[in-house]
Amino acid sequence: MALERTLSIIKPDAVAKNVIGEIYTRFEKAGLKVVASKMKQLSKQEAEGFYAVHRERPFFAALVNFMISGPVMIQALEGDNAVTKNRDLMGATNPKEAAAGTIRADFADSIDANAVHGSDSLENAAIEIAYFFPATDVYAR
Ligand code: RTP
Ligand code: MG
Repeated sequence: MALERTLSIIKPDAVAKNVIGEIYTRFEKAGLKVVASKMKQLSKQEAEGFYAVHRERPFFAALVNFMISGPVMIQALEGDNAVTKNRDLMGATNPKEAAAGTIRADFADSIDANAVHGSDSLENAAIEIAYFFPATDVYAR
């Protein structure tokens, strides 16, 4: 088992639904520790920079507009195989295809309003954590 960190974002739809605590409970029950956390209203520039890899995709403008539609809850999670574990907890990008019991199956409404973001690789996790948190704001536990 490899101790890893990953970046998670509870998206505006799930913040609006008041399920931050329910989602944190899933992380904790799966053995993922919150090692950094903040609520933030992203600017258009911050959201575009975060999702820059999707810049050329047809859904980019909709994705950015959705991500700035309300505050998000951003956290770094630490645990064994944290990147894959978090992706497993999240479920498929499209909630219609997400396995029963996953965060997206239970809380997401559509492929746009899909409740959570999670880093898709260890390399991207390090980049994404550094995008939102200075190293001094991430707490080893
Ligand atoms: P995320 O980055 O948010 O964790 O989601 P993901 O890895 O499961 O999906 P990704 O391919 O990275 O896409 C980022 C977000 O863009 C929206 N999307 N829309 N309309 C579409 O075909 C489409 N494809 C992706 C989703 O909201 C997805 O979470
Ligand atoms: Mg992604």
